[in-house]
Amino acid sequence: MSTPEKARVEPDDEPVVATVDELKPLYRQMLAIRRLEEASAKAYSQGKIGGFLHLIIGQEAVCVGATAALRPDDYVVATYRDHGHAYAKGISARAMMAELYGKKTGLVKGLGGSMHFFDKGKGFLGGHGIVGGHVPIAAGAAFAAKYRGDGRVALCFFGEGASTIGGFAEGLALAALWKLPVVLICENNQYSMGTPLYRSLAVEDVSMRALAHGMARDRFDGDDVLKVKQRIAIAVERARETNEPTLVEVITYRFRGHSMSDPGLYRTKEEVEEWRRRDPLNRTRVRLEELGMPAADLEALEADVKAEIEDAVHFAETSPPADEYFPYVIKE
Ligand SMILES: Cc1ncc(C[n+]2csc(CCOP(=O)(O)OP(=O)(O)O)c2C)c(N)n1
Repeated sequence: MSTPEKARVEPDDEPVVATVDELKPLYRQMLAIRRLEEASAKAYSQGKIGGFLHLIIGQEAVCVGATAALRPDDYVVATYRDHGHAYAKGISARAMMAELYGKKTGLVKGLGGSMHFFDKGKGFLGGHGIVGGHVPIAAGAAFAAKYRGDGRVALCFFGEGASTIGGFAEGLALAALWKLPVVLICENNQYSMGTPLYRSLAVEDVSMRALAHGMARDRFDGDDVLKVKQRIAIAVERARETNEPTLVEVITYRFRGHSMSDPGLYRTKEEVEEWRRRDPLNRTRVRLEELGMPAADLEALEADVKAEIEDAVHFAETSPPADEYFPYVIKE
């Protein structure tokens, strides 16, 4: 476990030991999420997508690495910045893009939009717009798993801004008290909308909150997707084997504004450039080259992702609009 004193975690010099086979599927997922979000940003600026759109560009290694540590039947509960988590949980680019476009073929029939992705069958329990409000929902999913004894684990993702919210405190307290198989993952991208860490947190180390509850904790930088997978796997195993929850803080950075309407003027160009140099996507590509993945294979993978996202955009554009009425009959 890392030391708590420093808010900022510098990247490790040494990446974790990796093989091409291990890293390749993670790179593919990260790249697909990046391309899907770039395509959605373009469609948004063309007026084809409405409402809010929060992009995770720059943070992809966290949701991809963490979700790779799960069993397919485990749960993921996320915030409004949920595209990467949904894709990593197995939701198709088509269903996501059609949802963003407000089309009938979308993941939730075009009625939820970017912030409200949900797929019960895949264990993706939202997409939640209320900051911190989903932490007790994740605790509840973990409670159900423990009650049923089915060995499932819930991953709950949230930003550092959520750690100042009542729902977070309640979810954390219950997870510890009732020993729930949940891993609470703070994706600390260092800004809550335009508010930097130092203006919102008296103690910038969010993982320290675990200590008040006798809960296990971890804290590390989120640039290396395989490191994220390995560290989250420790917490997932703890949850599955012993029902002990863990609070994990992963230091990361979003390259864009909070949402599409935020130009992000509260950050210097130098700061953004410094983090872009640490881009987890490029880092993973370079690592694959170093590990000996042939250039032709990398290019084929990238062409495959490009085709997948182009197909998703075409599917969304040619799908019928969402029905204008409610309710739908909810079927089991
Ligand atoms: C209870 C509540 N208060 C305020 C908001 C408005 N709001 C939306 S996102 C956000 C910032 C949250 O920042 P953080 O938790 O760090 O997550 P990030 O957006 O950085 O991923 C705020 C204040 C909200 N959605 N819900």
